Amino acid sequence: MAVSRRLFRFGRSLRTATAVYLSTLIPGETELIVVVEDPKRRNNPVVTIPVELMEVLAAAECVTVLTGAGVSAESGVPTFRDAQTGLWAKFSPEELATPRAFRRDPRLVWEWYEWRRILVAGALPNPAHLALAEMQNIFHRFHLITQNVDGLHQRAGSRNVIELHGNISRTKCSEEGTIISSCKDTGNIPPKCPSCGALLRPDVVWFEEPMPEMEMRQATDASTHCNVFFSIGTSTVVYPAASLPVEALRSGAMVVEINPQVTPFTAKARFALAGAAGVVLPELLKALKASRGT
Ligand code: BV8
Repeated sequence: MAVSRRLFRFGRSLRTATAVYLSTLIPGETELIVVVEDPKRRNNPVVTIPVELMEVLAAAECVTVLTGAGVSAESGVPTFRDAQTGLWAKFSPEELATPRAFRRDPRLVWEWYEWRRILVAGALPNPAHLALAEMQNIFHRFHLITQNVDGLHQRAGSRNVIELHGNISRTKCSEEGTIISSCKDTGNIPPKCPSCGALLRPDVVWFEEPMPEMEMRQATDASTHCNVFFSIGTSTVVYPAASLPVEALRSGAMVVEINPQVTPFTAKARFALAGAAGVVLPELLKALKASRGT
């Protein structure tokens, strides 16, 4: 692994340094910038975003962002990779989030979503969500594509969010697919569709279910017509969402990954900012505003 170390140090001594950037070149083009946080300075870390990225962002007409569960981790919403907790520990999400699981045990799947709905309802948008909501006002064209079903981007003020995998707070008829805003509580779990009597289900895309056409078209269009594409808080293992950063790359966009962990996509990114979204994004926003004198 070719390594050229350029050490950017902030603060007086290494121990107090808030962020140490180890610029490591992953074979190929990726510049991995490791953000090492100093918990003592959590609320005002000093983070420098690569100059080349700031230059391209300064001239960018269109910026597209893809987010995954990692963006909601700092809001206390467990990611799909995080082990399920409590009575769900014995199930893998992929097991519960399928049409087969719902046919096999609709009550179990419904109650899993009820548990997640309560958890999400109690969560608040974090600095990553809030920074992305502000970024939509900075660029001429800005697209936010999310795999998350928690609605936290919208609660942070993001508009026109492309929800690739649906939204957990919506319910639909499992036969007709119609969104059901409210239904009488007859004690049935899952409740039944008031018009056809079929079981109700969450309005999310389960594994082995086709993707929503309009959202997929909007996401592909936004990914192949942008100057900069950010892949944030996603392990890039679930398809076809994971193909979007690759399509952006193929269409000539500069692709940047923000994730504390290395993913299957990291080596393809131009820059990989290895830190928490809630730390890196507010600093990116600060740098963008400074570069625009706002
Ligand atoms: C389909 C809604 C046609 C439900 C979800 C090609 C190759 C291989 C497999 C397939 C393929 N094409 C299709 C498949 C099958 C399948 C698939 O991709 N399987 C995977 C598991 C291999 N895809 C499908 O089935 C799709 N449908 O293709 O239809 C078809 C039809 C019939 C038969 C076959 C195909 C449907 C996919 C959608 C499934 N629904 N969600 C629900 O939520 O309950 S997917 C769900 O899981 C999420 O929405 C999300 O998309 C995914 C989880 O991924 P991430 O969001 O990335 O989260 P993860 O936990 O994995 O990672 C978190 C990351 O955050 C980590 O990297 C971590 O390091 C980082 N992180 C942690 N903390 C932070 C952080 N980052 C920043 N800051 C932090 N603080």
